[in-house]
Amino acid sequence: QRSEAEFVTFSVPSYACQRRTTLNNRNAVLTDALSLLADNAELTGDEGRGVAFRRAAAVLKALPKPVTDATQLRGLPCLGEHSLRVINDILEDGASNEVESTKRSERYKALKVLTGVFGVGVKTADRWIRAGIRDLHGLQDSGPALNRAQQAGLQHYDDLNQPVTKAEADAIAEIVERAVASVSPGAQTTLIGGFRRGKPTGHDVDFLITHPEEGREEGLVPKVVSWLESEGILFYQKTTRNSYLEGKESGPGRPSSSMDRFERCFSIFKLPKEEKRGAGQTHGAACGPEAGHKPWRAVRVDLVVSPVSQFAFALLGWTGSKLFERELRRWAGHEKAMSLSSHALYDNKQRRYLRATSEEEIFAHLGLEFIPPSERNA
Ligand code: TTP
Ligand code: MN
Ligand code: MN
Ligand code: MN
Repeated sequence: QRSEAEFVTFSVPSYACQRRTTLNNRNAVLTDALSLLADNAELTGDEGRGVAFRRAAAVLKALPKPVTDATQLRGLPCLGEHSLRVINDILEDGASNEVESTKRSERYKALKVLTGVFGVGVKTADRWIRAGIRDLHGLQDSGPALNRAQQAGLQHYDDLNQPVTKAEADAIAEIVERAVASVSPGAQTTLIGGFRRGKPTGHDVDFLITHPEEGREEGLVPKVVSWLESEGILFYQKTTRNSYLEGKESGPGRPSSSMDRFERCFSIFKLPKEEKRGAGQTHGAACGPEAGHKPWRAVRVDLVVSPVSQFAFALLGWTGSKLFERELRRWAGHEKAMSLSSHALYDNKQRRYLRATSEEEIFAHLGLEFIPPSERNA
């Protein structure tokens, strides 16, 4: 019989942006289970429930030790009844029935596969499932009209679902830097997203581009895209121009959602395969059928351009994690009466914008201790 005194008890603040969350997750079994339920909730259109599971998982990610007993969780924030039940089941039985049956369910599996196609969101996947499409073969055969992004996604499904390594991200960074330097000398390129947080792999590679002279960044994306296209590096791209000044429904800095209005490009790069660039040897049959055909691998790349005056906000907003960002905005709104976006920070009481040229200044405006990117892995 163990007494409660023998257990480590934990204490964590309730907003993820008040916590340091490294990649060293001591509770991966529990957080994987909660993340799967979050995925499932989001895939079935229940965003609120998805966020609840993500917040619960994030609390466990911030703990310094593995949880061994449910009593250790007393008093922790964001652990609702449902999440606690799942955690308890895993601690007691080694698995949660709900998680296991979700994982096996036809609907979950189909939604996972179909939304795994680049350009396919939850609504599209749901429509296809109701039309009887369950997998990629079904998608190819029954041929619903696929848009350009989805065609590209289906064509390179395996490549795009294989995690991008840091080495590949570095190779892409070199290419993007060369492109940016050629079309706009003096412009700066920064690696953002998961790789800036120190993740060893990612589902894509994200870059933020700016120019030290305000205004010189305008129209940079189309120029970079032309350069990349002339080098034969782009397989797919969709460019969106900056629409920040056109906002009508919400004034600048007071966005209604997390969507920002920067000039950007969602793309697929053709990254030359390392071994193919070196020795002329190919491995032929040892590789998959596709590997033998093309000397490159498809990698998703996001390019975002920000005016230098908004750079700190863009950097903070695009470094993630998604939950960390969401929590920052919730903190700003609920605790500080401020509105934070990837463009600006607005103080609703003072009725003015708060300037910042670094992430540190933004945390200070928000009354938060600075959390470096490597500790934003909530
Ligand atoms: P992602 O690239 O989706 O996520 P990630 O880099 O954290 O993880 P992964 O390794 O799987 O790629 O998004 C990066 C950040 O960009 C994330 O914090 C959310 C932000 N973002 C926006 O602010 N606006 C957008 O429109 C999109 C698509 C992302
Ligand atoms: Mn998708
Ligand atoms: Mn990313
Ligand atoms: Mn991205």
